[in-house]
Amino acid sequence: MLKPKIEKALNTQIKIEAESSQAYLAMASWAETEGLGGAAQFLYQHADEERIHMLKMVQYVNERGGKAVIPALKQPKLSYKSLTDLFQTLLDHELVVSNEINNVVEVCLAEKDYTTHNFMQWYVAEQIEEEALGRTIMDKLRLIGSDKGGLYLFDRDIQTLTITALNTPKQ
Ligand code: OFO
Repeated sequence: MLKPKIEKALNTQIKIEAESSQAYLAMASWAETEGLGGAAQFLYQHADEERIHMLKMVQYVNERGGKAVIPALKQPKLSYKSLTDLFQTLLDHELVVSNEINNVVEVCLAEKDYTTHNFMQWYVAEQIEEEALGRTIMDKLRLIGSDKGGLYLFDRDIQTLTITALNTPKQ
């Protein structure tokens, strides 16, 4: 049975994961309407991943005798000044998410819930990858600056930039 403080912390995190998914869906849609098809595909996939993060937590809460709360979502930001603006927002958001995940881990330790602590380690590891991916993308965009040709190639290549790709050693 989940302790109330753990259930509350996990439900807060469920909302954050759902909001992340919704925010990235809005980013994907903006990129698509700007003709940035590669970035759009990347972001649609990212939105799906966040939904899986949420789902995994919903099922964990319910399996452990708690009640997952499916949250109402606020309207995400709908437009961006540029791709750099968009990915900076994404990276900043992931840093906030990492912080929130650390808060859940802290509650687990305070409540001596080592099962949930163990469950949360997947999220801790996932955040390391997501932050690294966000930084890699921002480094590339900084190099490109306002070069249109560079941006074209970035949009073409970003589809191959996934967390899995980051984990695969280069040949
Ligand atoms: Fe990228 O946030 Fe989920 O965990």
